[in-house]
Amino acid sequence: MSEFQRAGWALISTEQLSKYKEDGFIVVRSVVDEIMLRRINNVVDNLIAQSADIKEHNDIYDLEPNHTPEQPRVRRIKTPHKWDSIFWDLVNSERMTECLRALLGPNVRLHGSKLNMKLPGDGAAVEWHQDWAFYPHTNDDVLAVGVMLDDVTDDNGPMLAISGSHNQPKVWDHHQDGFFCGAINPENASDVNFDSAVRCTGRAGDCSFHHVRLIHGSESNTSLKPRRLLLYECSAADAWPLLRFSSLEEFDSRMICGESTIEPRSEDVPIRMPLPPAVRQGSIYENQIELRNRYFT
Ligand SMILES: O=C(O)CCC(=O)C(=O)O
Repeated sequence: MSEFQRAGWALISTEQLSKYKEDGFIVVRSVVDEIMLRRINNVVDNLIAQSADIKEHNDIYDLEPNHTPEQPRVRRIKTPHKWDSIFWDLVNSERMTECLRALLGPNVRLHGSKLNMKLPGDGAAVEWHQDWAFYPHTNDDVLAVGVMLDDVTDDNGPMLAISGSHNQPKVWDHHQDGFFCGAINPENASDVNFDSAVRCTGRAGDCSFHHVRLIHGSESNTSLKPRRLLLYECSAADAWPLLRFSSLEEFDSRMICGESTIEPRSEDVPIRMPLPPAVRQGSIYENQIELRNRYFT
């Protein structure tokens, strides 16, 4: 039990739980304390410094086109939980697991992680998409936590969310010319009111939680402040991925809390496989390069 629960408070209120169900996303204040935040940001700074030797994207780094050894410009650190145990400690912390249990139930597994960095001035936009199009599961009790490592404001490229889009009985088309491209062509989505998007802003240490079927995206960072967002993809333990299963041992090593199961819960959810794979591999930024009709750029 966290100190909040002991004091009779819940990090996620009943109202927020209803909002999550209705809108498909919420922002929860002060999930990560200042000490942890400082430790994480130090680790991130070190990882970025080590990218100076790298000239091309690899298993750890996705680079901005203008990355140089003198001025490392990293767009994403891939699967940070594999490179430093602090990322695993954070997703396993009492306050984080309290939120995850409230939204996904007692048994939760980490599906993946990524750290998206928008540098001041030109940090990359992310076109509209549903995470579900990338990693469908046997049921949709799956979400992404966005840990704000910096203050996220209206002008430094906050995540934008389309309320209620997670409840629609379809997966939007994320293909172009017959290949997955990791993005929705806005011209093929006249049923989506992109102008109604809500900005997920907050202070460093706050977290957004968004449902796997929610349509979301983000503008580029036009401000002079960085925006680093650490994303954890988490699922109920009985939601099994329909793609990229390596071994039961590896799968179970990613349990965050509760019990694993070999009995997936299968539900009537709309599914469209991300196949044939994207022409450009490596990250969502690479997948989306092919998209001809762009919303943000
Ligand atoms: O970085 C962001 O603002 C959104 C990123 C995102 O949606 C993703 O990487 O799937």
